[in-house]
Amino acid sequence: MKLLIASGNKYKIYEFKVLFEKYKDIEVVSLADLDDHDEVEENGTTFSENAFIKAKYFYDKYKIITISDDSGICVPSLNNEPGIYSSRYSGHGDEANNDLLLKNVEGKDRTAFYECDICFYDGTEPQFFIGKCYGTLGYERKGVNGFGYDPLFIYEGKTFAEVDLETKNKVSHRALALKEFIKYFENKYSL
Ligand code: ITT
Repeated sequence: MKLLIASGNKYKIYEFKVLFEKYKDIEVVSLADLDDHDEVEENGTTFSENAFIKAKYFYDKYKIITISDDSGICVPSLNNEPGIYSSRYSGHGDEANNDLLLKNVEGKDRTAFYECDICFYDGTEPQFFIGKCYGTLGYERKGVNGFGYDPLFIYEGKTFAEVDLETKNKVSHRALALKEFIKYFENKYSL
């Protein structure tokens, strides 16, 4: 069975592929494998809406059953910003996004959570799986692993950029959403 990961983010793709490794009967292909660089306009107002927009676009294009991921970091003291705008927060990439978040959270409560909404779409009713991971924002970047806001996001005393992927994949928003998806998927296809 073939499953398309409708993401162009190489870190997400890698995190997903590692989590799928144990399913030998599932051939996981990503947009990178297909050399597809289409930019899909994410004009939804929630993570789930944006996840569906991406999943539907690529399912319609390839007719391969698809999962997509829309995710981001939310800071309750900033009205849950950057939220769905996480990747576009500063307009200048990860480094500038982290700088802007550090500046905006100054003097405010530093509780934060990552959210990942996975959409599974096979041309019928879309299915959604949501994972959240709670932590706090540090005062400076720490660590070199991961991507995005990982150098700032502290979970149990360390940032996600300070721990290895195996550790992140045990507790992350993406791992939690994927766990729910796998339960559904195994049941649907009697795996
Ligand atoms: P695709 O839409 O192609 O999947 P993208 O990077 O544009 O890739 P999103 O629109 O879902 O993905 O934006 C996700 C952003 O949220 C990402 O660029 C990071 O800034 C942040 N983010 C999400 N998950 C993260 C994680 O596990 N670690 C660090 N930052 C994360």
